Amino acid sequence: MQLKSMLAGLMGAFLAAPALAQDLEVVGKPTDAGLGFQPAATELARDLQWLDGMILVIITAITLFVVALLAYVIVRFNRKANATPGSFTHNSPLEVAWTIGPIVILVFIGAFSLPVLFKQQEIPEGDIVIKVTGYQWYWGYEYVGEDLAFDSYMIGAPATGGDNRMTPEVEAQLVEAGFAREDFLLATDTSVVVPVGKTIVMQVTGADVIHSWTIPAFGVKQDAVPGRLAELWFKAEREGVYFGQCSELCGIAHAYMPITVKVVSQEAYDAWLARSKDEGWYTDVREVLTN
Ligand SMILES: [Cu+2]
Repeated sequence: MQLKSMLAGLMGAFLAAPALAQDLEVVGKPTDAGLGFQPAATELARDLQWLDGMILVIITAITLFVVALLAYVIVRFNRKANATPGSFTHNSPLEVAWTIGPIVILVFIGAFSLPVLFKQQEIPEGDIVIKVTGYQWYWGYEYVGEDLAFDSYMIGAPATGGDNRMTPEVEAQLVEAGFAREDFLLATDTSVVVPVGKTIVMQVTGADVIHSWTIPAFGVKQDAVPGRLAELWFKAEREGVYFGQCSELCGIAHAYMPITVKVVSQEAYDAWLARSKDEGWYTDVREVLTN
């Protein structure tokens, strides 16, 4: 009887675990032994990944061609096979070919890479504008025109009562905030919350030294330089939790200032924004997701 109720309790805990762990699916984070990119969640990321694949084909072809040439020269023109080497110094057709060839290849690559670069760097009008400031060692977010601002610390950082190490207390904090133990070093106490399918413009700056704000699954990365206001934009196509990390070495706790973005429905975003503004500080977006 006791065993049965214990088993039932365990079963219950197991079944309840996914609901407790995270209402939003974690989409953008590194995976063990992962080699490729994170799943693309924006058009920008898809473009980047396509460009990477296309250039990899060109690089592979050039490398194989050069290796084949080297092998041919080694076999055909070694001292034994070619006792009396040629003494000419010029070959005009060959020189024209190896000048024109690379130019054509570079123009071809440029024809595809420049549009991708321009798409990233030409900032559209944002449905939502968020100013992000890098500090040693956390991020500050201001929803421009919305009277809402909050800071974002890694769960387990000194500001959250930790010392940047995994402890049972940190694990409890992670679970409490809807993350898993393995999200340590990525999960933050507050997150950037944005609606799905809307154009988000991030204004990026630094308060002390240079930091860099990135979300790999969105295909965006921008240095946060003190005294300058740079911009990046993205339009997330899929609801979920996305992680990034400060990407410019900024001091001793550089590794401990990750970035969390939660992409939710427009309704959830509106409710979250209203509640957060009401309370004058960040509200856990899960509260409006479950209600
Ligand atoms: Cu940093």
